[in-house]
This record gives sequence, C-alpha cells and structure tokens, in this order.
Amino acid sequence: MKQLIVVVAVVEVLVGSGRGRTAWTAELKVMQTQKTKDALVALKSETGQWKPGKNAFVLEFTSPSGQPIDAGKVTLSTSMAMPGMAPMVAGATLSSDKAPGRYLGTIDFPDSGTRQVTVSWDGPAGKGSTKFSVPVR
Ligand SMILES: [Cu+2]
Repeated sequence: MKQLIVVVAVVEVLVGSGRGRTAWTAELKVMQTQKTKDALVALKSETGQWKPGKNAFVLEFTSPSGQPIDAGKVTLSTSMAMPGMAPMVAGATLSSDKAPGRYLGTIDFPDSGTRQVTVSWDGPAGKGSTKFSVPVR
C-alpha cells in the first residue's frame, strides 16, 4: 500500500510539472488562421482573445499540407487607426519554441480597439507576410 501511494505521488508530480511546462500546448484557442501560397499561419492563445494590457500568444506555421515549417525570422506588428491622431502601433516580442514552426509571443496594448496585424517571416521555407485584423477587448 505504501508503495502504491508513492507511485501515485510520483505520477502526480510528473503530471503537475508537465502541465506547467506545456501550458501552451494544452487547449489553445485559435484566434485567427491565414492561408498564403506557401504557409498556413495560425494565431492562438489561451483565451482566444486579446485584451488591453499584456497578452501572451502562439504563432504556428504549417505548410499547405499541414507539416510544421521553419519560418525563420518572424515578426508581428499591429496598428490601430486613431481618428485625428497618428496610428497606434505595437509590436510583439517573439521567440521560437522548441516545437518546429511554433513561436511564443507577448504583446502589450494600451487600449481596446481593432488592430491591423501584420505577420512577416523569412526562413528556409521561404519569405512571406500576411495581414488580418484582431479585436482587442
Ligand atoms: Cu488606440
């Protein structure tokens, strides 16, 4: 019985730490998918939404056939048209994840409103960019 309890405890520790480490692979909601000639770009996050303040998200690049692709250097920038003012611009900080084709990002928004998002990449699988809009609310 004592042994069983130890085994259960060990499993719990493994599951627990695994959950912490792989928080991003668990149940991410798709915010946007964009198809280009050579790549499918998916923007995902835990809540499936961006809000004012700091946001964490994931960008995933796959080939049209669904294989992860190394997008190389990736940038994500956003812009919001402000009446009578210069557009409000915010860029993301991105780093590549261990998983191929996967990038982890954070971005900070000072207010709500719809953002025009531009994602660009330049890597072994080619170069490209795509634009789409995402509400911040
Ligand atoms: Cu604004």
